[in-house]
Amino acid sequence: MQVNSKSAIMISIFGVIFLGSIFYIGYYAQNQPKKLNQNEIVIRMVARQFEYEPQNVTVPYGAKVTFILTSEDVIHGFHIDEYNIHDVQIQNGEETKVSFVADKRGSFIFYCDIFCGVGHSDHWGTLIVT
Ligand SMILES: [Cu+2]
Repeated sequence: MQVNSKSAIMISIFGVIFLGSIFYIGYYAQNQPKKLNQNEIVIRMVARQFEYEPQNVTVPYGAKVTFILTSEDVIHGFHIDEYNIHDVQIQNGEETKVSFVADKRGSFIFYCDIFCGVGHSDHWGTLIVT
């Protein structure tokens, strides 16, 4: 009987330690900062009448791409047909972020789709996904 009691106590202690460890590991894992994907690319781009700077951007296939867009003059747009990016307004004095995963290879035109002046139709650049 005494042996059984000791066994019961030991099993309880191990049980508590075991469950405690699982909770601790779960809590610890939850509070770790999320690792940034190494394939994350941030591109600062300035729009102005009638150009983007940089005008040509090359990113690796599979990267998570974020454009941070600002305007130096009037409101401009930012549109990439193949990535379904549209309805972007780039305002003077504001940062506009556009994020997407570069999951299509090739050369794509990004262009201004908000009329911004007489040279509006020449307001475009190239995104290359290699
Ligand atoms: Cu424009």
